[in-house]
Amino acid sequence: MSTVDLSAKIPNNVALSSDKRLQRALEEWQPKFVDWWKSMGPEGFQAHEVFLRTAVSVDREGWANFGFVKMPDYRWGIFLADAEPDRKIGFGDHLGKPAWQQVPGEYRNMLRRIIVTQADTEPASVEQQRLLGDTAPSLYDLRNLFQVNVEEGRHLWAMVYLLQTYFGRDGREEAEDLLRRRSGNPDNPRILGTFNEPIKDWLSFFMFTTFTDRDGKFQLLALSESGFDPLSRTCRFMLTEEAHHMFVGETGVGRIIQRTADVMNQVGTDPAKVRAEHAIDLPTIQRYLNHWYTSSLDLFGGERSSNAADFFAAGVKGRYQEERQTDHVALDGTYDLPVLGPDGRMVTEKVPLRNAMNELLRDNYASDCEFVAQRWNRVLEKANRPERLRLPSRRFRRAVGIYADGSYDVDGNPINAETFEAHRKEWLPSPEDLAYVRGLMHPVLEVGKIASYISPPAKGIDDHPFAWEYVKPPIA
Ligand code: BYC
Ligand code: FE
Ligand code: FE
Repeated sequence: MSTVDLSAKIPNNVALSSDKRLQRALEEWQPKFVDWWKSMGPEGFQAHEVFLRTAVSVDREGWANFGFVKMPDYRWGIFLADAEPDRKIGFGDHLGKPAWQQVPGEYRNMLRRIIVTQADTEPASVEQQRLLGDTAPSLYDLRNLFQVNVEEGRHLWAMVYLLQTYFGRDGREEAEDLLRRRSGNPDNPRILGTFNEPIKDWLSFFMFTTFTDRDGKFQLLALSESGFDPLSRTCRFMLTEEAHHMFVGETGVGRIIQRTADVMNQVGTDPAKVRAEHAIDLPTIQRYLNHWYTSSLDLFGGERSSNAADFFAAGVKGRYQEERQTDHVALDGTYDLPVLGPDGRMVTEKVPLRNAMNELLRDNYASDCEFVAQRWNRVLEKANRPERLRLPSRRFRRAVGIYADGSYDVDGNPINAETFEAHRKEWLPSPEDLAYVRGLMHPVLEVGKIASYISPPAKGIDDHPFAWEYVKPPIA
């Protein structure tokens, strides 16, 4: 591909056409990305025509760009949110100094690590979701899956842009490694836990896009505060896409709940009877929720974290809505952390505020998730059902942080490992639950049709009805 082609092909607002160094780096990387996409991206639909939106600029109109595209031809773009003139560093030891337009030498490793960790999740999620197209519950859902996938691909581009522009040769090597690691591969896994878990059914996909993409939202919000201005601006634009991913997840689970509620109104609550109607019983939905919520809680890192304290001190990663805080230095305060005391009861430990940054962000995340659970419960309420879903305690089933050492019930009470095992089937999806849900997964690709376990959406995409051919087979 010639250089001229490249900058015309890649929608961008980073002056790609006049940046020869970036052009050369992308010329190397772009074909490798497309190879990766073809082998690790959505299986079986690479030649289909998919009704996708493509970002062509950062303003509102630039987003409303819908049309049929073959996924390998998708125009993955590079966008930064508009610069804020004279932006200052908003927190930490450099509070009030001008935001950095280049990487400060002392924070180079730290920034590279954060950007690589963020970047790694994006292709990981595409890999995790690559077989779901084979069992899509409708053409509408199939299209939404692919929209999420191409945008996660663009998020990878966004981070690779930063690596290639600001980190020289190391950055280019990291960009290559991002295409080499593989979700779930024991020899070369993705960096963070959740991104190595299989997503084999659509209930898992919708839970993942609700809870794990929502971790993305909060991490991106914290990185939007960064004193490294290009990272801040990149993340601010990525957040506009994240909203759609969480919409797909929340409405997907909501539509499954709707169908379950309708079935319960006909046959009662007995899971066996609900399953006889090829719907998903509510206790199984709750167990999936317990699994994906807790897995996503781990993504915030340890409750006490010297890494997080260093990120904050450096001005590299801030708090959620830092501008609403009064003390941007955070050297004085403490955080009240419930920890397991010597007598087996929970006691409060005062953690220096800077070391509790992960926990503060997890607080913001957990309250956002509470609202999601409330909206799902409204679906049950409107269907005149008395049942309710709820988020388990943040201490339940943790694999990262201080609660990973002990066992806790769904209410957060310390219990012993035997008690946990005795309740495992009640709290978490059992092999039988997984097999049942996977058994429901069959492709429904006729226009206007939908699978048995989910209700149709309230409306379609871009003013088209639900019954519309959102994904078309290849034109022979
Ligand atoms: N799994 O000091 P600690 C998204 C590691 S999602 C495995 O407690 P720290 C998306 C940690 O790396 C958003 N390892 O943690 C969603 C550290 O390792 P080292 C992704 C874990 O560093 C859906 C060690 O444990 N973005 O965008 O304060 C679809 C000690 O850790 C885990 C980001 O994560 C885990 N769950 O915080 C598509 C933002 N948790 O250094 C996309 C960038 C911790 O000892 N990342 N560890 O080898 C960060 O800010 C931080 O790395 C973390 C961890 C918040 C993840
Ligand atoms: Fe993403
Ligand atoms: Fe996302």
